[in-house]
Order: sequence, then C-alpha cells, then structure tokens
Amino acid sequence: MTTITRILFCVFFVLTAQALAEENPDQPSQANTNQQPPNVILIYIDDLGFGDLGCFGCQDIPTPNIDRLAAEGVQCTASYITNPPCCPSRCSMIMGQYGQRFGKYGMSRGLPIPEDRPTLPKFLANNGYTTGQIGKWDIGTKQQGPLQVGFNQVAKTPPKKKYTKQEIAKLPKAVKQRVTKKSGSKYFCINEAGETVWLTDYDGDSMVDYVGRHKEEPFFLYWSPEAVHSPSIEAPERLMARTTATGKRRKLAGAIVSVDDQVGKLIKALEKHGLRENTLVIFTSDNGANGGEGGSSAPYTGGKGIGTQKEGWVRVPTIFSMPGTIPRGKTYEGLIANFDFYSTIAALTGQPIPRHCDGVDLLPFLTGENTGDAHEYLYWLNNEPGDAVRRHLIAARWKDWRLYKKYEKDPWQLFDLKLDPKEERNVAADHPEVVTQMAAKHSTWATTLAPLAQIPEIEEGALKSTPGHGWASLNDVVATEQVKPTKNEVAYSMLGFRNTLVFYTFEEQKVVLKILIDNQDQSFPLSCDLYQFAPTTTEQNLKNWINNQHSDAIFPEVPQPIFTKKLPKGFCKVTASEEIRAHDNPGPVPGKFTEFKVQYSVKARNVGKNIKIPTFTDSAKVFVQTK
Ligand SMILES: [Ca+2]
Repeated sequence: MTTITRILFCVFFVLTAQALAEENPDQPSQANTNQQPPNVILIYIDDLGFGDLGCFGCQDIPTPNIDRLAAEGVQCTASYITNPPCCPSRCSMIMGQYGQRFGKYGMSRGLPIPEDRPTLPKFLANNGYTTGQIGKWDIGTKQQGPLQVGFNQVAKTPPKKKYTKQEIAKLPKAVKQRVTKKSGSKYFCINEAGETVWLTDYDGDSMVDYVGRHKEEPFFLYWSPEAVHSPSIEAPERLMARTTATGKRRKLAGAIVSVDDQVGKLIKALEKHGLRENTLVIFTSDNGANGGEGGSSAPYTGGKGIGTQKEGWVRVPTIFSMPGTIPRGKTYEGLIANFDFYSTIAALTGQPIPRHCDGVDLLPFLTGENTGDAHEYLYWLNNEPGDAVRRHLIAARWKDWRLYKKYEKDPWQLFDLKLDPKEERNVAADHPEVVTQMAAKHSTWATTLAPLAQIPEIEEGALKSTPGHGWASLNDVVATEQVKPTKNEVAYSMLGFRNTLVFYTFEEQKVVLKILIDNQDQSFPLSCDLYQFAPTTTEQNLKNWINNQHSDAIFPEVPQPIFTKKLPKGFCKVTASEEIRAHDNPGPVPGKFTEFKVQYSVKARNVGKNIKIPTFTDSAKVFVQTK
C-alpha cells in the first residue's frame, strides 16, 4: 500500500459516529391555520405550443382541466421565454433573471447556475417552505441537482418499461426503432406495484401524493414533466382517441391530453385538502411548440427545431390561478417572462424580491391593479459561439413590435405582431425610428450582462437522478455503482480501518476524495470531519490518531476540522464522493496547510446486507457491489 509520505499533501476525511443522543429531528408538523403562507405549484411543460391548449384556441385537443385553470385564473397571452430552449429556459426561470446575467448565451448545457444568489426553491426553503421537484431537471452542472440547489425532496425516477421481444415484434416500425435500445421506454415506466404506467400519469400521482403529505405546511412543488417533448410515438390509443387531431400531431395530442389529466388530478387534490384558494398554480411551457411533432404556435408561426427565429419558439401559454387572490377568467396581454415567476412568488409569500432578480411582481398586473406591460421591453441574445446555427437569435419586444436579427452582422428586421402575427412583412424600412429606439435599448441592456461563461469539464462524481419510487432527499441520494480512480490521477493511496475506507488522489491543482463507508447498523446521525495533515504525516500516525479518539498527544499538529458535515439519519451503507478544489487553485504546497473550498455532495443509498466491502489495490478499479 502506498504510504502517506509518498504524497506531498494529504487531506483526510474521517467519519465519526456520534451519540444517539442527538437532537430529535422529528418536529411536530406546523398547524394549518388561516395565516399559513400560500403554497405554490409551478407546472413547467416541455415544448408545449402556444396554440395547443383549448383556452388558447386549440380545437382538436381537449384540455378541459387546463381550461378550467384558466377559467379560474388569468391567462397570459404575451408570456415569454427569453432564454430558449429547455436548459437555458429552466436556468433563467429558477434564478429569476436573464441567463446572460450568469454568462449563459445559448444552450450551454453543463454551465453552472450561480451559487452566490438563491435559486427560487432555495429562496423559498430559506423562508420556511418545504420544496419538492418532480420530473425533468436540465439545470446547471452535473453536481447541481435539485437537492443541491434548494429542493428538500425529489421524486425518484421510476424504472423504465423494458419491452419484451414479443412486444417489440408487434410495435409499429417507428416505435420499434426506438425501444429496441437498452434504454427502454421513454414514456412508460413501472410503478411500485410492478404495473406499466404512462410516465405523465405516474408524475400526476406523485403530485397528488406530495400535496397530501405536505398539506399542513407551506410548500412549493415544481413539476417539469418529460412530456410533451418528442418523441411521443408511444402515446397509447386510449389517449389519442380522445382527440380529433390527425397525422403526426395525433401522438402529440395524446401526450397533451395526459398532461391535462394530471392538472385535473391536482385541482381535485387541492380541493380535497381545502388548499385551492391558498395555492398559486402557475402553468406554462419551457419553450414553444415542437413543429416536428405537429405542435402549434397559432396564431403565430415558428417553434422549436424549425422556426426558431420566429415568435412561436419563445411565446408560451401561461396561466396563473389562485381563486380569491387572482381574478377568474381574465386575460392579461402585457409582456411577461418566465423569470417573473420568482419575483411574483416572492411577493406573494410576503418576502422582498431578491436584488438579483430581473422579474417583477406580476400580481398587480394579474389583478388589474396595474395596467400595461409588466416589462416595457424584453430582450433576447442567443449568440453563444458554437451553439447550433438555428438557435442564434437577437431580438427585442416592445408594445406590438418585434425587432429581430440572427447575427450581429445582419440588418434588423421589424414586425408588427398585432397586424402580422406570422411575421411575413418586415417593416423596418417603414419605421426607422422604432428600429433605432429598440436597437438602442437592446444595446444598453447588453452592456449590463455578464461575459460569456465557459462550461466546465465534465467531472467525476456527477450526480444522477435517484432511481426507485417515492421521494429522495439528501438522506438517501443515489450511490454510484462503480467507483474508480479519475483518469488523470498522479497519486493514489488508501487507508482502511475501523468502518471507514478512504482513498484519495490529487492532481496538480485538485484533490479528489472518494470515501466508502461501511456503517452496518446505523440509524443514528453521523458527522464527517475533514482534516488536513502535514505532508510528513505517516499512515501509522493517522491510524493511531483515529484509534485513540483524536488524541492531541499523538497528533499535536492536527488543526481543527476545516469542514464538518452532519450526515442525515438513516444511513446504512454509503458511497460518498467528495470533490475538493483549492481556492484560487494554489495547488498543494509541501510543508504548508492549504485552504480548500469544499463542494459537498454525498451520494448514498441503502444497498442491502449482502454488500461486501471491496478490496482496494493500488491503481485498480474499484467496484461497489449492489444488489
Ligand atoms: Ca423544451
């Protein structure tokens, strides 16, 4: 085994079982009173078109429950995604600001969301809300999962349906080509009872479950289904038959009908628990219609995939419903954006809107107290170099005008969306003063943005969604099944004693720790302490120190822990992964303690009694056996 002295620097993570006599985490639930802060449910559909809901004029897809939400609320006809499509839309929404404020100028998947300002769920959690997430994430880096950025609970990902050979043989060709892949079905999953269910339906049940379990405390629930993102080819006939849609649109229509069903379930659950009037429901889409699936942006044109230069890519159907607080059956035509949700929710919960937010409180506009546009101008600047050509977009909205060009070098085009919703007549030459004014506004806005940010390299230890049924919290986040040294390791060593195994590596400017903990019987809280030791420390000294309860006599030079983290109750066996980066990348300095920033992410789950502690050998791959 490699000894400590062979490496220049050592960071040691020791897990200390603490007494059972920790404080009791089970607090009595808060009484449900009339003064209870309002709940918030945000439904964020994937690729739902502006023209694909009955209340927005759709004729061939019945959406009675969403229509009811609109009838019991306000529907917004100029609601925008300023950072399309999926990933930037969600990042902008959850931060409550233009994505360009944190350097996001295009798709740029993997770009971190900022950690120096609270996300919407974090903001609500800080203000006493329990926060839950169901469905698609697509936000931030691989380490910025929902549990890491503010959600207390996340619906686990149910197993996908795997088709049998016999089933595949009976499938239409288009479906067959998709599902023969090992990945299984996109839209059928297996529920806890072992039955095959439509994923959107499963999500709806999770929403109902969440509302029921948290009815006595203020909650925020974010449902972002996979639906109605392509491909909807598996849509069952029972769903499609409820629509009069034809052609390729029929599959999409089936998917939309199912989304509507879940909204129905949700309304019913809120009513059952007496929460309908004390719950703000926001229903919207992350970007416009997917034309490839037959989605509609009517009366506008364009959408996702093809038509990204038109209104249909960024204008989405949005509904706010909160009977008693927001009027019923009204339409609001003013300009709003998805980053307004954060500000609106903050105001609704009686909190000041955080200073970083670009949004405004929409409530006075929805109630009619304020008139006109919530935003006089809205802006687009998708010019990330290397992003897909079709996604480049520079635009502004003001009154009925849409100013647009694809690249900086292009001339501006101007459209009057009221007279020309299909953007067929560029009237820039007829209204040079409008072009000049809007272009100047866009230019001024652009000077307030952060520079283009770089996407960090994909790192080891990426979080994965937690498989299974029910809910995950940080108490039982998923373990990686395979633990192996990073590819650039230049040093590698390990220690095994007590119930803790540690191996650690470092590169020039980075130290990576991976910890396997066999903690067989435990239901008591644990705490992790991270220490740094002098590079001259020997392995035997460390062992002596551990076994002698951290005696200062053995290790007078050991500093206070630089990092302490209490692990959640209920750990049985744990695979944990730590990544530690030097502040400002000074790198390990021989003979000196170096201050480290610790990014904490534990990934763990109960893996059963049959697990064996793996045998470590130098530079070998290490596999954790799971059942
Ligand atoms: Ca999308």
